[in-house]
Amino acid sequence: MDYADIVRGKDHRSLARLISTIENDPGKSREIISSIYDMTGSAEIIGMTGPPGAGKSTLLHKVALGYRARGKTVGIIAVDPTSPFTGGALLGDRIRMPELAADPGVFMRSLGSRGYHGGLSRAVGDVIRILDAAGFDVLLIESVGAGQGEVDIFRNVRTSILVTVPGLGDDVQALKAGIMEIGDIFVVNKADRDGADQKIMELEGMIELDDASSWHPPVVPTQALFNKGIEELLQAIDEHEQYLATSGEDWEREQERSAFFLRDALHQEVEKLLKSRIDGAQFERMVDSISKRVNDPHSAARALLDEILDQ
Ligand SMILES: Nc1nc2c(ncn2[C@@H]2O[C@H](COP(=O)(O)OP(=O)(O)OP(=O)(O)O)[C@@H](O)[C@H]2O)c(=O)[nH]1
Ligand SMILES: [Mg+2]
Repeated sequence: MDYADIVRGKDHRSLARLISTIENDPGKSREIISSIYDMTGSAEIIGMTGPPGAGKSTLLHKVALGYRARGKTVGIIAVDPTSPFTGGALLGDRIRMPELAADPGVFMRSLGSRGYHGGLSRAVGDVIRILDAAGFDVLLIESVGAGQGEVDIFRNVRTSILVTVPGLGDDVQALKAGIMEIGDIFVVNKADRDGADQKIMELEGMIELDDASSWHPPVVPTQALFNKGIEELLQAIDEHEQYLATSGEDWEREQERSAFFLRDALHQEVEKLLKSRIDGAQFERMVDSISKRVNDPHSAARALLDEILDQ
């Protein structure tokens, strides 16, 4: 069976094995993505990020149930850059979400930070493409707020949701500085707590200042633990999807993504080429000459590259 057949089969165990291959074998992962790429592009991909303990998993769980009630299949990817583990990291969530874990219409996977070639965000992107190709209607990605890595991961999603909670003082500043650029929807979870209204006002004030886009990000209060605000959040996601489709931003974003993937793939191909073509002995001679200050790293690199290109 080839990779496309495995993905088409939608068997959860086979998908899980394929994802493990992606994690462990860069060469195979390029092959897999190549053979399924034309099957991707139809999933609704939603990212959720926010500070630790904001209630992202609880919220994601409720959102997933909401989509299941609408008859849609759901893939869940939990990303934890602070955890060295993969697979097991979601165990806690599986136990907390028994009805999802037992549901054949739901696939769950977690990704930790262990030494992925090319970084965690590339691995997340590859897993997203596998589940998209497998035909899951909705993909939900949870990630702990962590700066630039977040922005890279969220390049892969269509709608990104920034989750915050009442209080937390500085986090509006942090949102403004770092990840504001990726927020399509803002959620104030734990709205049962004091200070929710003030938090909503602060966020709305911040959004007012940003007039770069014609999309006006809504601020949605939720109480994930008590199942409140979930319908409103689903509604906001629908509206953003509609905006993407009708404004043409859909295509713009797709072009940006494609350009990013192409650049990334070029880097990988060049790296592969260098590995296979560089003459080890000559490389060592260059290292010596740089150490002795007879040569400098950039000139040496250009000389090596010229030789490879001449071959
Ligand atoms: N009061 C209140 N507590 C909530 C609400 N939503 C979630 N919680 C609680 O907040 C705690 C953290 O929830 P999680 O869903 O694990 O939060 P998280 O953002 O996924 O946490 P990490 O993945 O560890 O970053 C849990 O004890 C939840 O029960 C809410 O709306 N109100
Ligand atoms: Mg969580």
